[in-house]
Amino acid sequence: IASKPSPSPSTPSSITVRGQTFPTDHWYNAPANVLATTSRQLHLQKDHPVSITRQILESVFPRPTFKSYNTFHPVVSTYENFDSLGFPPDHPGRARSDTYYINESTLLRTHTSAHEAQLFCASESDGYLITADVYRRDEVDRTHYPVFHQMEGARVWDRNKVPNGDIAAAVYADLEKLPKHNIKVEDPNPPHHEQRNPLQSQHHSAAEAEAIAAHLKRSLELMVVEIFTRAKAAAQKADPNYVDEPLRVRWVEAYFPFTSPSWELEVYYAGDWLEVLGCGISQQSLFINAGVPSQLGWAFGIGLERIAMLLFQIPDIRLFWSTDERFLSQFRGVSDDLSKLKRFVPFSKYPPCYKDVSFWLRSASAAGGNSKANAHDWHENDLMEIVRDICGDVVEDVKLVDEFVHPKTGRRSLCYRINYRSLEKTLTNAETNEMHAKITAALVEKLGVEIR
Ligand code: FA5
Ligand code: MG
Repeated sequence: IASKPSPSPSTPSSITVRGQTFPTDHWYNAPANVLATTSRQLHLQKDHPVSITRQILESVFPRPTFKSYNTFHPVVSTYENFDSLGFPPDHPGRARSDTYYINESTLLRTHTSAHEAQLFCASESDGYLITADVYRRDEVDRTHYPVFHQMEGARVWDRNKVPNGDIAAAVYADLEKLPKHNIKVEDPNPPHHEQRNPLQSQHHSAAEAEAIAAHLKRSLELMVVEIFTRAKAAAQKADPNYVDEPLRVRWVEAYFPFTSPSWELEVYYAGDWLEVLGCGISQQSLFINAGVPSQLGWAFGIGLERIAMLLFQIPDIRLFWSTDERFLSQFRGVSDDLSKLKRFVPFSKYPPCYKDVSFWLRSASAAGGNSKANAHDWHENDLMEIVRDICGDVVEDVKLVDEFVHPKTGRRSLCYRINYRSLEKTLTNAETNEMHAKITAALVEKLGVEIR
């Protein structure tokens, strides 16, 4: 047992995802509960809030300018997910602690950007939308889930097809056709940053980049306005005296290997800034590699659950996976008539049950040559994965509450607090104790920690 490689004691030799079979190898780390979700495709399930959110966003970015693609297969190559987008070989996103691999060169896509290169090649319209399920090893809390949905959007202009080759003029003309809004937008950063977010000066001028950025920002601000207008109407339906806070949004400088400059859009919601999307001016290398060097434009990627949480006031991301009628029935009929959209009425919350687990990380020398985690290769996501594997959706969140380094031995001790709270029932003491004992045993067995 001591030398068994993590993570899975029973790696199948191949796995089938949505009708396609793939061989596994020593890099395989996708657990059965995550693989099972690949067949759900919530974004295509009529009257599901993720699907309703997709419909609304598709109406903000309409045909024929934007062509939409909603059925791309979730298994992609490392080339599509990372290399084609300019991710360097040592980028942390590639690590097995962050990504679910089928084998060394095949994975469950971590973002819809995995399909950018193929669509830039195909180039059938001036823009596209891709909605799809994406997969990430991530923390456990009310806004993170190992499977979620993204919508990717892109808009391109072709130098050879605009009057006089004047991209800036063409983009401003298209910007003029977009509606205006009067919400407050904070945008304090300069348009480029020499090191972090340089202008792609070999490929376009500052004026062209500014035109594209202005078009990108207005388009996405209008998306937020649309969502909040609908969210307000939905809330007023439930409570005629509902008073909304004025909508506040802000642009924050960000970094993505496949855009420059890049931004994230944050919305002020329930007392805090919530990140809803990443975006930027596409790296020209993508267009060049796709064989369309005369094109340029912008791209964005939105987390649909985050938008749906704002729209319907859904308090916990686990709810999207519920098959409970008390959840699903609240959205019936909305796909066919968006004016029926109502805010979500939470059903009763069951009591939380907090349990702590404290342990010493395996010291470097004790770990020896085997592959178990030691103090130097501790990845919190491995613990998160064990919790999800054993408890499914019964855990609301997992938080690090204490960290301690022994003054003499230098060993590190961690204490995590696990909040056991089902969305569907009150858990018994016996049930939580049993799950907690299983988690504790799995931490020792799989990660080689020593319980304190
Ligand atoms: C991306 O995934 C980029 N591909 C977005 C992009 C596309 C940038 C095109 C530029 C051009 P990021 O990792 O920040 O970026 O995720 C985008 C959004 O997905 C986040 O803003 C958030 O809304 C959502 N998201 C990220 N992780 C999770 C998670 N674990 N659970 C739910 N939603 C998540
Ligand atoms: Mg982000």
